[in-house]
Amino acid sequence: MAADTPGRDPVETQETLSNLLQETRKFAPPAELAESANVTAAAYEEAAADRLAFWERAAERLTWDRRWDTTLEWNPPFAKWFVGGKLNVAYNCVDRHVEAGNGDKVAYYWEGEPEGDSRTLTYADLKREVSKAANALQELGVAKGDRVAIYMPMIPELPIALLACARIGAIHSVVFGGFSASALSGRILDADAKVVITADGGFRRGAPSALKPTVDEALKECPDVTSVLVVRRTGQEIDFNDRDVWWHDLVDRQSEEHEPVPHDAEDPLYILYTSGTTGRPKGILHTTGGYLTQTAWTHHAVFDLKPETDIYWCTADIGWVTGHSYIVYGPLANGATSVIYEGTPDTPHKGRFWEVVQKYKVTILYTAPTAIRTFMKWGDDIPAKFDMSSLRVLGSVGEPINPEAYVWYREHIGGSRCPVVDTWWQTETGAIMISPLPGVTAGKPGAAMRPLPGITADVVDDQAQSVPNGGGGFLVVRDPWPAMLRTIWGDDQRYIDTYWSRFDGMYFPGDGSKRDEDGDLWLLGRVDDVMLVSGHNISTTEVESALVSHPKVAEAAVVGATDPVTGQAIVAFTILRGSAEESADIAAELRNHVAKTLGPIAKPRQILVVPELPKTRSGKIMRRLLRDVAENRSLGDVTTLTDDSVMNLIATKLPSAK
Ligand code: 6R9
Repeated sequence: MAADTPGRDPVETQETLSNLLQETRKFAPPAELAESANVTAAAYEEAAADRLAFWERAAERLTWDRRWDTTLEWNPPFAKWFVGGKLNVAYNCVDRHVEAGNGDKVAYYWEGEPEGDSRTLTYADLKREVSKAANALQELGVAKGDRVAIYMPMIPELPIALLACARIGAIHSVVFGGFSASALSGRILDADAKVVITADGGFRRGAPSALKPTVDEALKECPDVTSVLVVRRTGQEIDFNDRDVWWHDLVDRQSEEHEPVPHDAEDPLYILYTSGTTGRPKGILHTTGGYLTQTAWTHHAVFDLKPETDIYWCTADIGWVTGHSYIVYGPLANGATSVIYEGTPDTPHKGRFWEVVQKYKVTILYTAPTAIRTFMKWGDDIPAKFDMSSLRVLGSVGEPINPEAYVWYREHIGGSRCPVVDTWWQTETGAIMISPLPGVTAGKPGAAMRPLPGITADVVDDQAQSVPNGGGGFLVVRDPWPAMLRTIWGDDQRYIDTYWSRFDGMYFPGDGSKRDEDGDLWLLGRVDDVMLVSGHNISTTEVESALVSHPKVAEAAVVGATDPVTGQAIVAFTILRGSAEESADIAAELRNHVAKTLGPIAKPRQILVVPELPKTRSGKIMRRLLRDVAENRSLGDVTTLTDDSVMNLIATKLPSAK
């Protein structure tokens, strides 16, 4: 193992990570985009010359009721940004666009999963709805600093609920709608939430799926919740209790006027729980001024957003940080027009995403490698049926993007003309940290490239020394950044131990990285997934990318399993592309392909062809469970798995694994 995971005891450590994958393809920015880009190469120099002045200029893109006195107060590892400044996040995301004469501009095109079910919300509509919801929350007794848990499907009331909380200074804690009653009650209790906002249900894969019964179940454990506000979405039968109130009864009768009071730059905005690999979920705390500054600036810079002409679509769920920062706060602060889609990409057919792109003439698309690899598996002919000529920038987030998936995305979705921005960040970082700039960077497939201006990320070895070009090691961030988490809710010590103790004075996100000969960064997955084979640290990402570069493979997950000879041996689980036949010698073919691409050291001991891979609900591969399978152990905690029947399917493949 390469290193200790945040929150875990150090295990055997090695100095660096082997650097196996060589990728030479490179794509220059389109000339037209480069000429009119929001952000040019000068931003790197400006930020290098004076980092704090750079972030002050980014903060000036927002509307402040009172300007800050001090840009950064740093008592390591506790940061305060824009100290003394006051602003209202909802005012910045909504009202100020209406006041600037853009009330008729569309904020959200909402597309329900059932076809033909859609809604359009302008900025004026949003102002009215958010004001009514803010008045409603106040009528329920919610005051500044109170916590509100939100457990909802992807309907317009979800961003409205977030903004209503932000407007009155209540701290929202969104719990993804796919989580269980016990996950929900655990999060409600940890944050001591007073009110829960939910819906009767949502649409998922063509059928209504209930949410309210899960809330009822969870609340058996949560006596301090005083009200449950329920949106009617599906119309299904639900139990109604004394503390329940319908959204349409309470919110619809409220005044459309609500005065947004200024909040302190460091007042909490929200808590979002990350499950991580071990232990209790961590309540990541984000605050007001710095968070909005960095989400808005990065959205403007990384996607080159032109609010007058772009139609932007981020396919994440608002229940994850990507949805918070890049469906709600960043895009709205910039006055963008966004698409929100309620459902899954295969309902009612596997071309649904591309139909949505065609319908709304989406120009900027932000999605995840797991989705891209699924589309590759379904086949090139599906996107080819749709007109996607409106697209101009493509983004990726959530996992390392395999070079082959990047190239497929660029070619089959982006018509070989759109730059792909691979954006590295975390719930904890709040906003994008490492990414190409689409008008500046010549992108390499699979590389997140450079820290954004104003971000001081580095790759260090075990001794906290910067690795030279060509080396690999641990990703760190050297200086505080505006959208960084401020602490773990109610547990400062866990915040210190988890993120700031591995390397003195540096933030350690838990990811491995390499720096290539040009100094560009490649993210190599979580360090607790790194394999140690015959004394070499090998990243799962590189072996997976080598497998995905074989024309028959759509998706791959590799793990290290204990091996008497090599310490650990590589075991690979692969999904074949739709068109590929599973032949008897496929395993040998793929093993040879990896040996040729990366060298004999990376040759998997076993290769299994499987129908699915275990994923978290946000689409990340759960290698921990595959390690259990590969080492013949009983499975660990499967509660965050999307679909636990997947593990049974994989187990049936096992005899051949020996
Ligand atoms: C935004 C989000 C964070 C972890 C992170 C890393 C992985 C995210 C990535 C990436 C390689 C990228 N990750 N983006 N790895 N390249 N572009 O996903 O937040 O759910 O907290 O996950 O996801 O391992 O540490 P979160």
